[in-house]
Amino acid sequence: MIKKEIDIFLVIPPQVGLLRGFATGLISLATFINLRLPDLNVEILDLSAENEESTNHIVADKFKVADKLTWVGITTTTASYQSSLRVAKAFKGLDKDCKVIFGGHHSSNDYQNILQSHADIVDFIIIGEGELAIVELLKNYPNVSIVPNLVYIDNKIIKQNSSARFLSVEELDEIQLSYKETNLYGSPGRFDAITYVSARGCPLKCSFCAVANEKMRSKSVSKVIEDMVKLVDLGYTNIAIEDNFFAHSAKRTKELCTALKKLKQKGYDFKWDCQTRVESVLNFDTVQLMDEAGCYAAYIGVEALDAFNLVYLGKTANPERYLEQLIDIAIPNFLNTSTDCYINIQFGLPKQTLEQISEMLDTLRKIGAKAVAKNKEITVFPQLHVIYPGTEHFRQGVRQGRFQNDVFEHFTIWEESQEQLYRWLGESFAHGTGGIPEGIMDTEMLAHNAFFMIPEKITAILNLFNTIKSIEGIKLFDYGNYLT
Ligand code: B12
Ligand code: SF4
Repeated sequence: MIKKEIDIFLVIPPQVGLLRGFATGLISLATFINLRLPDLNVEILDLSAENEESTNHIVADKFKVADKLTWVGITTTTASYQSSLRVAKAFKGLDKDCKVIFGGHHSSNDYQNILQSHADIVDFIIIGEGELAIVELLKNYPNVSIVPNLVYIDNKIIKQNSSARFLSVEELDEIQLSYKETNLYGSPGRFDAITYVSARGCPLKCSFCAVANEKMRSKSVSKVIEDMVKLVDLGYTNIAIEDNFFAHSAKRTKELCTALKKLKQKGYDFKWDCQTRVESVLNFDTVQLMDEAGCYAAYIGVEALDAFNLVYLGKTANPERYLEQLIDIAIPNFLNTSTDCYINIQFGLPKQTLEQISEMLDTLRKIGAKAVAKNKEITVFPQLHVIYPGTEHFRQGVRQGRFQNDVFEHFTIWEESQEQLYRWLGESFAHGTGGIPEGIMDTEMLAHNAFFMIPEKITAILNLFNTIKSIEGIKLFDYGNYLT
C-alpha cells in the first residue's frame, strides 16, 4: 500500500473580523495523535488569516499533496461556525468520501442541529476534550460505536456515544507548545500576548458560560515551568495564561507562583496575565505572590455590579456579600500590589433596569474612590452579554420560547451579513461574536428566528460608557484595537 503524505488535516477556519490568535487545541490534538498513532501523518492547516477564495485554493492544493483525503478535523467556535462549514464544503467538494469531523466549543454544544442540517458535509462531531476520542476514532473506524465522545448519524438516527474520561496530569504534560516544525503557537493571541493554557475546566456554574461545571485538570507545576522557559527562550515574554479560572486552588497557585518567582530570580524576564474570580483573590498573600511571580494584570470575572444580575448570571447566591468582598478585599488587595486589576462587566443585559444601572455606577464609584486613594486606576473590561449554545441561559430561553432550539443555524448566517454592525459592536466592547446579544435585540422577532438589533439600545450602552469613563479612578478598556 502506498503511504499517504497526509492522513488527517486539522484545520482552523478563516476568522475575519474576530480576535486574532491560533487555536492551540489543534496543537494538542496533533501531538496526541502523533504520539499514539505514529504511522499517521497529521498536518495542521492554519487558515485563520485567509478568506473564502484563498481557502478554496489552499484546500485544492493540499488535496493534490494528500492524494485521496481521508480525514479532515475542523475546529469550531460559534463565531467561526459558518466559516467551518465552508471549509468542510470545500474539502467535500474535492472528495465526497473524505471524513469530516467537527470539534470545539460550538459543535460540542449544538451537535444535534449541525448533524440534522449538514450531514452531507459533516460526518462526525467530537464533543468536549478531543484527544482521546480522535485517537480512538482513527484507530477503530469504521467501528465507531466504541469511540467515546462521538456523535454521528447511523441509519438516519443521531447517535451519541458514552463520554471519554478526562486526560490525566501525565497526559496533559505530554502536550507540547507547538507541533513538530510547524512553528504554530498560541500567537499572537489575546491582546498581543501569547496564549498559554495551564489548566482546563471550571467547577463554577455561571449561567452564561459554555465551559461551566467541568472538573478542573491542571498540568503539573514542573511542566508549566518547563513551558515558560521555552516560551521565554523563543522570545515570548508576554504570556496570557488563558485558564478559565486561574488560582482555583490555593495550594497549586502557591506552588506555581513560587516556582515562577524563582524563575524570575534566575534572570528569566517575562510577565503574564490571568483570569480569576473574586473568591480566589481574597487572601492578600496570594495576590502578593502572583505579583512577585510576574502577574502584571488579573482579569476578575465579576460580570455584574448589582445584586439582581449577579444572581441572574449565576455568579453568586449571596450578592451583597460578594460585592462587599469585591469592594473591601479583592480590589484593595490588587491596589496594594503592582498587578493591574481589570473587572469584566457585561453590558446589554436583558431587562436591566435604571435602578440596577445606578447600583452598578454606585459600586464603580466606591471602587474608583479606593483606586484614587492609591493613585491608581481599576479598568472595566466591557463585554456584551450574549447567549451561547450549551449554557444555562440558552436552555432557559428555549424552555421559555424566547428563542428556538436551532437559532444558531440562522443567527450565525444573519450575523455574518451584518459586517458594519459587527464592527461597530466590536469597536466598543468584547462582543462575543456568534452569541446572541438578547438584550439589544428585538425579542419578538428573535423568538421566530428573525433578527434585528435595536440601535437605541446600543446607543444607551455607549452613553453609559461615557458616564463610566467620567468616574475618577475607573478606566474603560479599548477593545476595538485588537480585532483583525
Ligand atoms: C485562548 C482563547 C482564544 C484564542 C484562541 C481561540 C481558539 N479557538 O482556541 C483567541 C484569542 C484567538 C480567541 C478568540 C476568540 N474567542 Co476565545 N477563547 C479562548 C479560551 C480562553 C481558551 C481556548 C483554549 O485554548 N482552550 C484549551 C484547549 C485545549 O481547548 P479547546 O480549544 O476547547 O480544544 C479542545 C476541545 O474543544 C476539542 N476541539 C477543539 N477543536 C477541535 C477540532 C476537532 C476536529 C476535534 C476532534 C476536537 C476539537 O479538543 C481540544 C483538545 O481537548 C476559551 C475559553 C476556554 N476555556 O476554552 C475562549 C473561547 C473559546 N473564546 C470564545 C470567543 C467568543 C472568542 C471570540 C469570538 C472573541 C471575538 N469576539 O472575536 C474569538 C473567536 C475566534 C475564533 N477562531 O473563532 C468563546 C467561544 C464560545 C463559543 N460557543 O463559541 C470561549 C469558549 C470563551 C467563553 N467562555 O465564552 N479565543
Ligand atoms: S464564566 Fe468563568 S468562572 Fe464562570 S463558569 Fe465560566 S469559566 Fe467558570
